[in-house]
Amino acid sequence: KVKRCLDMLLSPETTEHVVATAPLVGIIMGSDSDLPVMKDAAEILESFGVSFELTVVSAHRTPERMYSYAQSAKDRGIKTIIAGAGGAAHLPGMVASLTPLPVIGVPVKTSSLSGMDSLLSIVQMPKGVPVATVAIGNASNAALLAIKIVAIGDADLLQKVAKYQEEMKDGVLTKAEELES
Ligand code: RP5
Repeated sequence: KVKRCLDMLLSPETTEHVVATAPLVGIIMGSDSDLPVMKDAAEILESFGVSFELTVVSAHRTPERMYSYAQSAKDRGIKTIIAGAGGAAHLPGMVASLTPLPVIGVPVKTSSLSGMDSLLSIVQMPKGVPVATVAIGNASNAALLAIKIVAIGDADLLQKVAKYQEEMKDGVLTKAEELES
């Protein structure tokens, strides 16, 4: 499904949102040039079986689309939005200002300032309009946070998160034992 979504996104004739069945998470990005970073979020959501939609919404180039996306997300059943952008990365903050849903911002690395511009644009929100900002380029953590948010009302999903964390811990302990032996 991730591959189908990405193929559709990259297809020039695609103008509609790429929608999986009853998406719970919205992944948006300022440009298709953000896709190599943002695809990591799609892959994590897919691996947990959490439905999502993925599309391009630019705060600066398509402001009306940003408004309609953000204002319709809750009523379409979306529970949380992951928004990635680079440079003057206003998309996550503006979307957060337009929806009651939690917004997770992914600063995308840029060629001129290595993503520090993106990070500061996303993280320095005014009081009252929070954006949960992950590390530069870390769309995987954005997806894991989105999954944890969705899992608040889903015991099975919460169990999967606990299993993921256990496996991660076991992986580290195995490596430690290998190094020590
Ligand atoms: C931002 O500008 C996008 O999020 C992207 O990271 C950056 C550059 O966009 P392109 O010029 O590659 O389309 O809006």
